[in-house]
Amino acid sequence: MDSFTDDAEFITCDSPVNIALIKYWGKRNEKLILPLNSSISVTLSQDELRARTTVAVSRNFKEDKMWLNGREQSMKNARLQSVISNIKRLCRKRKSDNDQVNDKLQWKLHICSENNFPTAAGLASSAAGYACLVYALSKLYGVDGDLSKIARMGSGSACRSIYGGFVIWNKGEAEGGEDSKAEQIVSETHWPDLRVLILVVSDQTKHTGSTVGMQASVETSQLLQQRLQGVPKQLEKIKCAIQNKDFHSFAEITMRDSNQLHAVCMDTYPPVSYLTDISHHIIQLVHAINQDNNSNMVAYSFDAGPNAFLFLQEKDVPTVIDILHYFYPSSDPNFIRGLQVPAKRDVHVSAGNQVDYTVFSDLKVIPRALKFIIHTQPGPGPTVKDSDCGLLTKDGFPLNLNNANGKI
Ligand code: 2P0
Repeated sequence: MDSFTDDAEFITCDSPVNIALIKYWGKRNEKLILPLNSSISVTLSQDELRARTTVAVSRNFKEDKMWLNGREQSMKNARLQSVISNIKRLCRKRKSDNDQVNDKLQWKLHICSENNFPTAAGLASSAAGYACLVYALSKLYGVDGDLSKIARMGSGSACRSIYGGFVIWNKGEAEGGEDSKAEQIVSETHWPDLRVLILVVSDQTKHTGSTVGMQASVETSQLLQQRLQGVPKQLEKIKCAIQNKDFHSFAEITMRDSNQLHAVCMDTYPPVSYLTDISHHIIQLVHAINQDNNSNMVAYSFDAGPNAFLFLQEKDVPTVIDILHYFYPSSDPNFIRGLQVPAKRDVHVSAGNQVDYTVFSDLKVIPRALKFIIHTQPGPGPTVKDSDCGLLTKDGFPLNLNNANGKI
């Protein structure tokens, strides 16, 4: 953190991605971003996936400005404006007698944000991005308290990235959204041997954004209405599986909820389709592995895109990686990224020291089906970084500008 001078202040923060186990799909209030159901997620380690944001205020800045991944963005964005005005409102409420803070509130703001993962991978970045912005602004203006409600105003799923470990976003009942906020269920240290493999699928197609997709589901899907009746029970069941580190149940609840989300998407009219043939192949492979193991060894979850998030225990990582290498061969020496794959301790699939692929005889080998795999684990919530991690020069402009054409 840079110290406050009379002229400027800079803050840099990092924030994590989260992946929902019980999905958020559908709003009861579009403007306030209030969901129809509560959701549960796991926050992922920032070593592999994170947003970084530097925010700065200065009496010398001429106008509010924002850059995302090196490209300037319009400040005329209702959600962005809502996040900034809500943080400033909290600040005014708490610090109205402090002249220095009042000055800062008048000064123009520069925001610069970057992800440490390729945008081309199609991994959700808005959750990490808005959580990071809210966290950084809260430090800049000296606001504490519940930030998840403000992050929610940027993007619904962002409210869950305010906390590490396993997180519930309670949908709340209040019309104004006062009780629609996230809370931690258990921290990232609760289930130390849980691992996540993100299978980044080679896919060029453009997908319907979540905001639009879920709105269409609310308007047209009867299955969504039925899903909403069942979600409270699933939330209780998965909370219990998480508390007890019961992987078998955790896996089944996670896979069923992902399948239900995509069934709702197909029940939307016209249908919204996020899963590709490769996604379906991964689903079949996971069920074949689990069946052969006589208990769940791996679980999948898919968001609004074709990439698979696989959950498994550390002891099973080498076996599952071997199987993935076999079915999705790649010549990329950097195919597996992130955490080191542990050495094999014992054999879980079929007899012998080698995986017996004949038990998966129905499944084809698909070369280059995946771009790469990220091996990661649950992680903590947002953090403040040292000033040498900052993304802005001392004059308040991006250190890294991306001048290429096209929009991110
Ligand atoms: C989730 N997703 O729970 C679900 C599962 C995608 C599938 O939350 O309109 O980008 O900004 O509130 O948060 C993605 O939706 O939508 C999402 P908005 P958001 O993670």
